[in-house]
Amino acid sequence: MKVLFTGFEPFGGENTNPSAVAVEQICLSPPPNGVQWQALILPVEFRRSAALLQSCIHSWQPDLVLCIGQAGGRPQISLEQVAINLLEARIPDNSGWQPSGEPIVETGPAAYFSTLPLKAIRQQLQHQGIPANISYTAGTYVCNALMYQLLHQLASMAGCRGGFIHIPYTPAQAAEKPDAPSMAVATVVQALIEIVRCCQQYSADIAAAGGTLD
Ligand code: PCA
Repeated sequence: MKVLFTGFEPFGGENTNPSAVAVEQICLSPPPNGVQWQALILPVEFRRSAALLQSCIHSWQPDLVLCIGQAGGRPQISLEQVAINLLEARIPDNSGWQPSGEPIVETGPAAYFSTLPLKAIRQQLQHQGIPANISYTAGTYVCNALMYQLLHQLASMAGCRGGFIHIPYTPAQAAEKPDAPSMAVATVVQALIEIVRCCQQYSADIAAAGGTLD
């Protein structure tokens, strides 16, 4: 199984992005049996990030694409269920573009769902003692746009699964902010390796209760 990880460059005034640190660290270690992996670091730019991802998928033909991004303020690993067809940027991206109220793909559907076995992954991470939940919004910034365009591309490709995972600040990032939750990069790395194992093991998701009331 060929696994493509992506992480993002820093944005929003931060000087690091834990998603890039984590995926680079993973790819320095030997993959589990039957797995080949590679990491691609993407700019926090609406247009360029998806174009780079799409050309890497086209040339490397992975079986699994796991895109990772920072969600500062979230306390857990967030397994994103859905990407919406909307560009709504609270801050400009790293190229200075700040779209508002535009679709990502003019003729695309309103939303795409992750094709990862999210409930199996959540169960596995919880068994390993790693805080994780299924999230029903990936925001409206570059991460949502990347996830949408990933799933738009995978919709016309047989046999490749993909999705998006948001991760918390590192402890060093959180130390500079009042009351910000964080997660050590080593824990994120362990979680991502568990996610790969889960995707090897489960071709379909498990049945389990989920959802939120808020
Ligand atoms: N997080 C941002 C974009 C890059 C990143 O790591 C987001 O959640 O949209």
